[in-house]
Amino acid sequence: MWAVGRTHPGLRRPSNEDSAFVGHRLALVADGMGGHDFGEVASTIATGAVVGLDDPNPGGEEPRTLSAAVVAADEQLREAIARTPALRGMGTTMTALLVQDDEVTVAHVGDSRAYLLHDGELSQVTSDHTVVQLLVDRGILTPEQAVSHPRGNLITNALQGEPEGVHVESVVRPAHPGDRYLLCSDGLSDVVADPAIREALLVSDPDTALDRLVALALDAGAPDNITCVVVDLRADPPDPPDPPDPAERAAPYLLGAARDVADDHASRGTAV
Ligand SMILES: [Mn+2]
Repeated sequence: MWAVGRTHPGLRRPSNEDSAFVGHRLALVADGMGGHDFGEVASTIATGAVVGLDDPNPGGEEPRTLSAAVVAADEQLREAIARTPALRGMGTTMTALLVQDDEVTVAHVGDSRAYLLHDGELSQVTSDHTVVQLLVDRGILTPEQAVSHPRGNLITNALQGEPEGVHVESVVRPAHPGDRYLLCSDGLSDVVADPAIREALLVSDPDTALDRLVALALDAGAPDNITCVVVDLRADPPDPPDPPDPAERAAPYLLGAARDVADDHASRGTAV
């Protein structure tokens, strides 16, 4: 896979609580919440708990599956809250993609989304863990009503270190060379409709696609932090570019809150 990511604070939020990671075989987006700076803490801890999976031969006690790694992220939040009770109430979404052998696994908690562009057609891989999606699933709201629903952002499932644990939803798909995945926080998907997302993703250069996606969200007012990761499944990816600066060399593949950088960009990849 070949992954590029970008995060932008948007136009109305004082800080960027989103985190992201792009690796050799793992990519993820995490949208932190909780007020003060706690959302940044939550998305950073959760991202750190999962990134070890980018190593195909992790040592010791590292989780071996994506859903186990996401559960481990929730446990790390629980431990952080036990150490520092003031952090209670912090939480984060997590939408993570792992390419392993001939399969793509997408695991998610919350309302950060994964989309798939396959043969020019866009489909949503994840189902939002939100009150509004629940009402759509039960036939109480139509998808059209859901788009403009005032409580659209209320999520029903997040990594929050709660005693009862977390429900991780996973999807496994065949890894087709040529497929393109988009992982994004709701700062994109709340304000940019699927046809516009599809059009941006049809541009073959992934960096240009990211530019267009972020520009669409900014044009729509960007009320929230915007994070997008484009993952291309390529049999033969190009060489990764040199990291642009020493700071990026030190922590090259984390973005956003996980790196304490508000407006950020990184890329990495290997052949599938
Ligand atoms: Mn958000």
